[in-house]
Amino acid sequence: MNIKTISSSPYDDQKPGTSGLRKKVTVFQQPHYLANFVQSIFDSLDNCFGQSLVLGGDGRYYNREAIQIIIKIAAANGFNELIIGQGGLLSTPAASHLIRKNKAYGGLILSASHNAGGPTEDFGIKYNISNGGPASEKYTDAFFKRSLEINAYKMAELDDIDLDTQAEFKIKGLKIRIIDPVTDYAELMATIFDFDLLKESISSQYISLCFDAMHAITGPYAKRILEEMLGAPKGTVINGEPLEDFGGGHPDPNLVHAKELAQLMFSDKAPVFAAASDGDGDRNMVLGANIFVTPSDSLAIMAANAHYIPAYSKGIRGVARSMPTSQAVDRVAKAYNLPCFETPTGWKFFGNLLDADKITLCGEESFGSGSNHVREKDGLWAVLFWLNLIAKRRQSVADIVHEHWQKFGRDIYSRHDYEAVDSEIANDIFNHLRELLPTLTGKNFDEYAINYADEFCYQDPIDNSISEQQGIRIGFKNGSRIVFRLSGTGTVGATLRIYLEKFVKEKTEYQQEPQQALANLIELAEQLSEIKQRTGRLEPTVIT
Ligand code: G16
Repeated sequence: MNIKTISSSPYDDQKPGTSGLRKKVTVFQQPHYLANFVQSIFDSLDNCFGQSLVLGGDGRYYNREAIQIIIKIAAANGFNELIIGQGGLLSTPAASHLIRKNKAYGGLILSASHNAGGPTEDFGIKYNISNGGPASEKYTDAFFKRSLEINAYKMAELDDIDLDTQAEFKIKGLKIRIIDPVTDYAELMATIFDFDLLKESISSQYISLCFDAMHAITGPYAKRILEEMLGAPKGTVINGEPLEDFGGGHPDPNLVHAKELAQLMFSDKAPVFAAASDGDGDRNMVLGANIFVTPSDSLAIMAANAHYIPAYSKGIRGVARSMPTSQAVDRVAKAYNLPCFETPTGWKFFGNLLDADKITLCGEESFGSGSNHVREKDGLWAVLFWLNLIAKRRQSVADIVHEHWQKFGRDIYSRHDYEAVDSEIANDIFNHLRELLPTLTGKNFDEYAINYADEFCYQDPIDNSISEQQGIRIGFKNGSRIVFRLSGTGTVGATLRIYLEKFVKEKTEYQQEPQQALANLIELAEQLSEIKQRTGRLEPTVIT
């Protein structure tokens, strides 16, 4: 195989964020930009020679071009097997599963997740290690460091590969497998859930459902599993065809971006269950007739009900949530005497806990939940979990949620995002909050007495690595919290997130509308951060 060494100069902006490197497509299209980053990854890994690599993405604009470039760089760097999803498609959880199943060295996943796609929108790339999970900060720091000094990359002189036909072939010693992206993942799901019960519940019409794939990657996965394997009627999966620009939409499964689905679920035509997933298939939003289940509640309910699911029927080892995720799951863990871990935002922080068998379930407020079956969050897994639960408990989503609140109390929750804020202003807000922290503990604001105020720092209990500055926490004596954090996934300016959580125990308080129930906390958060004066914004960009 002929290998060219191509000279390039480093870019200074290739620091991976919460989940890989995410930038505008036009940034990735700059000369050598993608190639530099991929070579920086390979240079930072121990030894790629003779290894196998999984490769695929969510099908967004630039996916195909990027895959052809990566194939040539991977071949030149000595990989001897590439496992690629047909059409260049792989959902993030399916890629994680393929890495594990094939004992691959790692994988490159091309996605900017829930960010919009298209020629002027976002693209992204991340490296997953051999456990199937996102590379930890130890690796991502090394990738960045290498990217700052790189001056050349290697490329094999190969023709473009036909990505659209399933095949297995060799080019000068390099084995390439173009595989069906869905089959292995669907088989895995059938080992976790009670597919017979689900088939029966759907065919008897006990469960009716609607799944919104938002013109992103889960379309083919949901059609195969929900419609073909479980027998849901054709048309159950809406917006099921993956498109390079997601049909002009924002593939972010929340009440704002999956509006059509939300409207259906709060109408008299609502099916028993509905869900949506994001660009790369790792997020989920769960709805029942007239009810939206917050991701934090969903995690807590899963933890409390795991024994209903075949794969977890013997019990779970423990649970984990990202720091800004509500404390609902902590209450379940306490009641059931389960270990419970609080990690920084980013799925990569769950990997060590899962590998060490300290936890079985984990999740985040950002519409993500998952288990030890892969090392990524998994949208369709969450959907199947809920369907299995409804089928087993023979109760509606609303009844399941309300019973949960009665038993454990409710953490009323909301997130306010201020997007595309000038980075300097955002940093000033955080510096201001940092200065305030030592003065806050013991202060009272009406019913809110501050119990602690700190900046979250995480020490990984397995490898003892330390991650600092992971968000500002203000905890109140009544169990409520305000958290401030800067997003690590945005591509324009800074996105400032305010997470608000109020714990209520009385049945009369459960049904409150979140923005009303949280009004005093919202005001306090705005007062402490001075966000409105400093940004000139009158309100958040998105409230979820
Ligand atoms: C990624 C990470 C998640 C994180 C989310 C939001 O999700 O995998 O762990 O919670 O981003 O991060 P941030 O608040 O920093 O924007 P995804 O679905 O975008 O890959």
